[in-house]
Amino acid sequence: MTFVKMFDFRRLGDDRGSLVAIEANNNTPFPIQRVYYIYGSESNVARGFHAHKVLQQLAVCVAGKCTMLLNDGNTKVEVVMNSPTKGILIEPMVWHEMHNFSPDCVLLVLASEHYDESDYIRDYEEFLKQVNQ
Ligand code: T46
Repeated sequence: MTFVKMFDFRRLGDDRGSLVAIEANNNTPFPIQRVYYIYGSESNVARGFHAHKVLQQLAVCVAGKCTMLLNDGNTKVEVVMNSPTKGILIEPMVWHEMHNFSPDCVLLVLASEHYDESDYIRDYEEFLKQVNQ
C-alpha cells in the first residue's frame, strides 16, 4: 500500500485475555523516547493536520477505532485503525490527520523523540513546499 507501513504485533493470549508486548528495536523500527495516547475525542473532531520534520511514530489503536489519513504530498491513504495488534508507521514528512473517532477510541503513539514543537509543520502549503523541493 504505497508509502504506508503497517506493523503486526503478536497477540499473547490465554483464557484470561490478550496481551501485546512492544519492545524498542525489537518490534519497533526505532528506539522509543516517548509514549502518549489520545482518548475522549468526539466523532466530529479531527486531529493532527501536521507533518513532522524528524520524528518517527508508530500508532496503535488499542481500543475502539479511528481513521488515519496519511499524505506524502503526492498520495493520500486512509487507514481504519481498529485493531490493538496493528500499528501504523508515521514517518517524517508525512502529513497526517485523524478522523472518525469512536467514543471508546484510545490511540497509543510511540515516538522516537521527546516532544518538540519546532519539529511540527502545521501549515499545509508549507508542507507541500518542503516535500516537493
Ligand atoms: C501526532 C499525532 C498523531 C505535549 O505537550 N506533549 C506531547 O508529547 C504531545 C504529543 C502533545 N503535547 C501538547 C501540545 C498541545 O498543546 O498537547 C497538546 C495537543 O497536541 P496536538 O494538538 O499536537 O495533538 P494532535 O492530536 O493534533 O497530534 C498528536 C501529536 O501532537 C502529533 O505529534 O503526530 O498526535
